[in-house]
Amino acid sequence: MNIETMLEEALRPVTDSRVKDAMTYSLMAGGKRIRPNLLFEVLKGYGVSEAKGIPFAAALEMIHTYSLIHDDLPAMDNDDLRRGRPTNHKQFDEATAILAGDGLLTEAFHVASSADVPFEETVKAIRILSSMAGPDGMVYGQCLDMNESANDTYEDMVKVHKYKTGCLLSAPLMIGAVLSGQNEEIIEAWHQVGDMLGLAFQIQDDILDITATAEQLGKSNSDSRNEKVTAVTLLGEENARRTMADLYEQCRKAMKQFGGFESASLIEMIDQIESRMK
Ligand code: GRG
Repeated sequence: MNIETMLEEALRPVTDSRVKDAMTYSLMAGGKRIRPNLLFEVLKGYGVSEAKGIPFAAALEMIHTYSLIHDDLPAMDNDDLRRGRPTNHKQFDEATAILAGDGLLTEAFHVASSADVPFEETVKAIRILSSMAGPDGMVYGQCLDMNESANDTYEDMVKVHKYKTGCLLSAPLMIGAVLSGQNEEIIEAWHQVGDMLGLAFQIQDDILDITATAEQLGKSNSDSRNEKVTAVTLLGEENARRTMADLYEQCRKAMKQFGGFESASLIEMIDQIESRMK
């Protein structure tokens, strides 16, 4: 699946404007495209055509991109660099960056609702998208993260990551299961895998924040700059690395246990994520 073409197509019908330019600027700036790829890998593992997932995969990357644009704003992390380019508010201005995030979030639901799949599956998938992205999901995680004083312990950190990072990694796994006709119990099991993956991914991000340069990461090392409590400050680097490796291993194990699911390709993707340098 060519994800870049998929994303260009998703934005093509939007009315030309400065906000569309800003949406396109951040959406088409690269990025690892992990969330759409996770969805395609789950479909592949269940033997379902990747094409079925396109509108939801595009919606996921649009929602993820909106969250990055808003997270970089002066009122949040106040970052200058994202995906190797000036952040959206630096390239445009704050008001346009807020609107670009709003535009990507709302257009994501427009794109998802146009999916040519059975109505019931579309509704289920949209419900997952909204609950994983919204105030019971990623937005809740961001809210917890903003309240620094409540993030002192490892347990606090796990909770922040479960919502802030895990929810948007669970969503593609769960939507892949929905589009493959899996039952609620299996969909929930994929949700749990996403939580573990989110924690592993975020601990890795915390390690990269201190071991890589902003140039290598393509984004600001704002955790160190903001003296944030991270997995590394709480566990120490070595222990953080061990915890991360354990969690990735648990993800692989869980993925092998789904009935009727050919996990090899998804596991290969997890291996690639684990060895990422940015
Ligand atoms: C503003 C509602 C709202 C939420 C912001 C995404 C986010 C929540 C904050 C960004 C900071 C951060 C470290 C979030 C955790 C999730 C994460 C690691 C995002 C980066 O995802 P990648 O590495 O980014 O997949 P690319 O650019 O490769 O797509």
